[in-house]
Amino acid sequence: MRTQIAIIGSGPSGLLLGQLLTEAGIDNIILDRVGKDYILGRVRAGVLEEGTVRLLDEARSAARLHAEGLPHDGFSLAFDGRDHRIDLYGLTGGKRVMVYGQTEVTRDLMERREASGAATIYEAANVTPHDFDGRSPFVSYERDGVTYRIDCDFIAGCDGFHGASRKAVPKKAISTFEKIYPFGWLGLLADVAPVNHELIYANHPRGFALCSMRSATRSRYYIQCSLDEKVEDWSDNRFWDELRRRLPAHHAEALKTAPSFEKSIAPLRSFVAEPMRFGRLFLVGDAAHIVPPTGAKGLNLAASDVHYLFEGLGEFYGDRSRAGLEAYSQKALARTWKAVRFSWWMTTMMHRFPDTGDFDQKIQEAELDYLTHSRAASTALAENYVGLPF
Ligand code: RFL
Ligand code: PHB
Repeated sequence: MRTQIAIIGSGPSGLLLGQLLTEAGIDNIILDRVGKDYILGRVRAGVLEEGTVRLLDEARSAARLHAEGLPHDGFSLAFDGRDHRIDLYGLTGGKRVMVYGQTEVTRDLMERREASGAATIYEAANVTPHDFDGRSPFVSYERDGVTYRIDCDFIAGCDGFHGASRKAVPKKAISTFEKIYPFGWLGLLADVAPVNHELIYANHPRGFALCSMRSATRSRYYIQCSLDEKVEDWSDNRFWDELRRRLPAHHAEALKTAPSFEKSIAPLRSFVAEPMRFGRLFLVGDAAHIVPPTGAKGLNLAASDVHYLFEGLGEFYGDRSRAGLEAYSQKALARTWKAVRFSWWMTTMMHRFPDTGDFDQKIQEAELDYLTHSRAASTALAENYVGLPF
């Protein structure tokens, strides 16, 4: 088999890149080690920046997003028993975010891909990129015990944090930077009206809590938990009780509950691999970097990587210029590090760390007080939350 771009990974970054390429007439094949239903069963991000929505428009995959997505003009930081609204729209001169689940983004991109007839190979085992240092890279994979080979011009490694692409790079060619946080998020999804029409990020002595949503009738809630917690130990009732304790009283009283249909624990990590290009192999999205979910940046960063790579590939096939591809790593990393900083900062400000002393606690309180009373500080938060330009 031969294609122009072999894309490893059928998550949001692989699918978005694939669809932009297909719409531009550039041939591509996507490979994933799991099946479609498994991918659609993953519950993850919920907040899209305007830049991400624009790219989904460009990929002609945003019709349902515009019909069903919820535009949000602000969110609440809750601490000291009170809400402090961050007016995203007012502080950024008219920018907002869109609340629309990653699962739905993925479904929309998959449907568009199927309609356009582009190839996806699911349940491909041992997917491996080869010879990306030379001029003739290829990807091998196995299915039903048979080994196949796809020759290509370039390989896009869109296979997430645990994927094969980053692992194929010689250790001496790559530098990694990592911070592991001493807690996780326990998330719950339930078909019940959200407690508030906007998101609530709550800092509480018992730990962080987040009230988010997927629609007017579906709520997504998270609570900070210790890393040794097990999902099985969290009955719905225990979760709802703990969430109520961490919210200001008026929200706790208004909280409506329903049986959960998804509950999972996610560890929190910051991670960056440098560079993001190795000859004809490009790392994209979670394959290159991870941020803790507190700033809602992971999926949006994956989208901006896709933008830079698509731009570079477009220039290559359009004008035979390599400039965009050569600039990919530097451009993507410059934006990545700013989102890594923002996500680390928001995580640090909103969570209780097990080893926090009195001094650090006072600093956190001063930071929240300053943030919510200084227009300059609120504007810096809002500017990052709606997404830095790309
Ligand atoms: P993905 O989504 O991990 O997709 C990678 C795909 O590659 C496949 N794969 C392989 N295929 C072939 N061979 C291999 N060896 C392979 N190994 C893996 C996988 O099966 C998969 O299909 O990476 P991608 O596309 O880069 O997308 C990144 C986003 O998924 C991620 O950044 C976000 O979900 C992060 N995130 C959030 N991001 C936001 O922008 N806003 C949010 O509100 C937000 N909330 C979150 C989040 C992530 C969370 N979790 C669970 C980590 C909330 C949570 C709880
Ligand atoms: C979500 O809805 O899953 C969500 C929203 C905001 C975040 C993280 C996750 O910061």
